[in-house]
Amino acid sequence: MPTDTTAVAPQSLTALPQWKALESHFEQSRSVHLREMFKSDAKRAQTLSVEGPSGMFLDYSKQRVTAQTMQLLLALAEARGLRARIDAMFRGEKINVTEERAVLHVALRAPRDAHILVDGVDVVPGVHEVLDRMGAFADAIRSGAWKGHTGKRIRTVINIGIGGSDLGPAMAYDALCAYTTREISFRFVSNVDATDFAEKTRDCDPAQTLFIVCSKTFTTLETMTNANTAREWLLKGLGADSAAVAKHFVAVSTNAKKVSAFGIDTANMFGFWDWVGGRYSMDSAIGLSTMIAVGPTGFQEMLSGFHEMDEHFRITPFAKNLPVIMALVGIWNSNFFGSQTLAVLPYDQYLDRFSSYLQQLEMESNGKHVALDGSRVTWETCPSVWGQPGTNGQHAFYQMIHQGTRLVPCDFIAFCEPLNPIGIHQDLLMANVLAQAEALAFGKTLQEVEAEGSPAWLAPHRQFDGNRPSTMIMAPRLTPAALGRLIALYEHKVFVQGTIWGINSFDQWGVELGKVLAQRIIPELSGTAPTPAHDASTQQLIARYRTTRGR
Ligand code: G6Q
Repeated sequence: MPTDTTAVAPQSLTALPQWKALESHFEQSRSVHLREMFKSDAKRAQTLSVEGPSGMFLDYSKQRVTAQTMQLLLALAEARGLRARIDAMFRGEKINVTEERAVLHVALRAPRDAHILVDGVDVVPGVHEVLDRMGAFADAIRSGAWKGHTGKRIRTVINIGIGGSDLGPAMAYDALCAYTTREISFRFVSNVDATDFAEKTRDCDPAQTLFIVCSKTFTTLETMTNANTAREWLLKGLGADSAAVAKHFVAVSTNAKKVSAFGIDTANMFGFWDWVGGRYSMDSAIGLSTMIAVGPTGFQEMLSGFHEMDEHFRITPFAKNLPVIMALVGIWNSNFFGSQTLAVLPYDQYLDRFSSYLQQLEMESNGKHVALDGSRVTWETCPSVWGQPGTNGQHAFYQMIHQGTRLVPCDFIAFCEPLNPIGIHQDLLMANVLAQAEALAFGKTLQEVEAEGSPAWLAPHRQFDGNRPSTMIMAPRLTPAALGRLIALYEHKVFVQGTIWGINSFDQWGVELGKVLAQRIIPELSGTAPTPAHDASTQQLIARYRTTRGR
C-alpha cells in the first residue's frame, strides 16, 4: 500500500483529547440560543466574521459557535495535521493514495512563473501550454476564423461530458452568463437518455455546430454514446464523409489513444493530467466551453480568482482562513449537532446550478466510510448537500428549514452589486437573504406572536424556534474572479473536512462501480445475452422491459 507521510492515524479522531474537549464543550453549550449568544456578546458579529481576498466576507456569527468553540475546533485541525496536509497537497505529493496520484488542481491556476513538481517534473509549463492552445482556439471560434466543414462559422457549442466533465462547465456557463458572447449559444449534453441529445440539438444547424467531447478517460458510457450519436447526427446533417469530423469535434481528455480511435485528430485535443480529479477540473481544459464563452481574458480572470483563494488558504493562519473556518463550522454541525445536511442557497439567479455542482464536489469527495488506512470510520462524514437560488426556495422548502424537526444548516451566498441593475430588484433580493438568515437565527417567540394579535390556538403554529445556524458569504459582485474564489473556497473546505475525518477526498470508487455495473445488463436487455442471472427482483424487471419492448 502506498504510504502517505502526512496522514494522521484516522482511528484516533474520536479518541483525541481535542475531540473529547469538543464533546464536553458541546454538552455545556448545546442549549444556548443564538439570541442569548448575541445578547451576551456585543462584539459577536465582528469576532465571528472574517474578510477574505478581494472583499469576500464570511459572517459565521449566526452559527451556534462561540470563540471558544472555534479555538477547540482549531486545535482539532492542528491535531489532525492540517498544516502538513495542506503543504503536502501544494508540494504535489501523492496524497490521493488509493489512486497513487498527486492532487494538484491548484497547479491549474498557478501563475506562469510558478514551479510545482510531480515526480521531479515541473507541471506548470504544461498547464500554460494547454491554456495558450485553448486561448488560440477559443479566439478562432469567437471571431469566426474557425470555419465548419461547409465554410460557415460556429454558432452553437455543445459540450458532451458527464459528472466532473459536465457539471463544472455547465455551472460556469450559467454563472458567468453576463460575461459571455451572445453570438454563440452553449449547450451541455450529459445524460445517456437520448432526450438530452435530441432536445439540445433539435434547432441546431450541423454546419455551424461544434462538439467538445470532454472525458478524462474517454471511455465513459454516457459520453461515448452521446459522442457517437453526435458524429452520426453531424455526418447525416452535412451529407458529408468523416473528414467533416475534424472541423466539428474537439476533445478534452487525458487519453490521446482513445481520442484518435474515435476519429478526432489529436491536434484538436486539449489535454490534462491524472493529478486533476474530474470534479476539480473545470479550470483545466475541461473548461474549454467556458473559455469560448467568456474569452481567454475572462477565463484568466477566473483562474486568478481561484489562485487568490489558493494563496489565502495556503498562507493565512487557520483562525482567519475562510475554507478552514467553513470546514470547522461544518464539522461542528455534522459531528456534534448531528445535522445530516447542508443547504447552499445562493441569492443570485446566475448561480442556478451552483448547488448541483457543489453536490458532486462535496458528496463525491467526502461521502466515504473508509479511512485512509482502510479501516471503517466510526464518525459521520459528508452531509447531503443541496439547494437552489433564493428567493425561489423560500416559496418551497424553506418551511422545513424554519419549522421542521431537523437541523438544516445553511450557507447563504450574496453579491452586493447587481449584474442587471433594474429598478429595486437588488434591494429586494438582498432584503430577503438578510431576513431569512435573521429569522432562522432568532425566530419568533410565542409572546411575540401573541403580541401581534394571534389567537392562542394559532400562536404555536406561527411561532419560530430560531437557533437555526447559517453562514453568510457576501462578496461585492459576481465576476469571473469572484466565481473562481468561491469555487476554490469550497474545494479547500472539502479538503479540510476530509483531513479531519481522515478520509481520501480525491478518489471515487462508488462512481467507478456505476461505470461497470450496467455493462452486464446491456446485452441482457437486448435479448442477445444468455438468460440473465440476477436476483428475483432485477430478473422480473428485465423480463418486463423485454416484454414491453417486444423482445
Ligand atoms: C469526478 C468523477 C466523475 C467523472 C465522470 C466522467 O470526480 O470521477 O464524475 O468526472 O464519471 O468521467 P470522464 O471524464 O472520464 O468521462
